[in-house]
Amino acid sequence: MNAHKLELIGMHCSMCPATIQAALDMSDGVESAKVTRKPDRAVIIYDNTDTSPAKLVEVVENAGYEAKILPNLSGEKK
Ligand SMILES: [Cu+2]
Repeated sequence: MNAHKLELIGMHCSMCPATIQAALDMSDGVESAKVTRKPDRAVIIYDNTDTSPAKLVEVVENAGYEAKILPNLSGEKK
């Protein structure tokens, strides 16, 4: 398992985190996703055989938001 953090751009109300979180939860390879506001971030635990940070950004974009990949602070979780 890998963990990655994304910066989220475009959340505007209290429903937005749930929208993004649901999109991430439904996408292939995502084990768990936690979306927070202020700072607007998503912490995603995923299986890198099924998905990648770039694909996770795409999932966020398809949900109607923007995302930037942040440097991996916690390192790779095996
Ligand atoms: Cu909203």
